[in-house]
Amino acid sequence: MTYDAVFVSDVHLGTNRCNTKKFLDFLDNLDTKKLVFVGDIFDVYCIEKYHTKWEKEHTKALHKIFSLVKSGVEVVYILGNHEGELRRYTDFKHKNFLMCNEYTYKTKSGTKYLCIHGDSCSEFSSGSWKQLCFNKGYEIITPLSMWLSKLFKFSLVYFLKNTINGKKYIAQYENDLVKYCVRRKGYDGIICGHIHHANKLDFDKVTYMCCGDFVDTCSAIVEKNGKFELMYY
Ligand SMILES: [Mn+2]
Repeated sequence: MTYDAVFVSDVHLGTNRCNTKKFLDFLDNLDTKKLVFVGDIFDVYCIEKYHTKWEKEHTKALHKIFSLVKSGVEVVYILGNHEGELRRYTDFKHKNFLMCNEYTYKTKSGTKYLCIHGDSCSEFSSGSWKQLCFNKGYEIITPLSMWLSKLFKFSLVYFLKNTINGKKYIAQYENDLVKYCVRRKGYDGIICGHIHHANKLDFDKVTYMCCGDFVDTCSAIVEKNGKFELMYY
């Protein structure tokens, strides 16, 4: 099946958080007219700040993305908070490639979705102390989480997300983004990333969708004829 659009976020290439094997598989089997990256695909921030390792597999992903562009797939690259260094190319467009901070996606049936990474729309936005704590915490627990899952098949991140505080944090973020989408007026929904928690929720006025990530959940949002679906790989 050829999708009208596929949305993916938070791959974090350039760090060992990235599930590169699954991401490469995902790109290999991708059949879509449009591919929308919803932020934090290349983790420029962690490479520079924490000297995380750029692996051969990450270069493979880079080649695959470029060959998708070359083959004519419309590729939209929305920048995330780990890609600040690339912001100087905001609104750069060449043929079927566009780099931007946010993007309006229109379905064939005429509905309109605001696509944005999401860090700038929530109380936990970049720079606030809450996000600082969260990001630091995430960076610290991720290696530990990978080690635990390797040895004991236990997912620490999944566990933490399911604690009362984890759930509260996620619900707060989802609410903030829905409010932001309503404030922007004229949208049927919002498609975001950032929180690494794949979800599709119908609210009164708008639909909330988060792509998830290619770290733990390995998920994406696919769309055909105005119908959106969450996919796990
Ligand atoms: Mn992010």
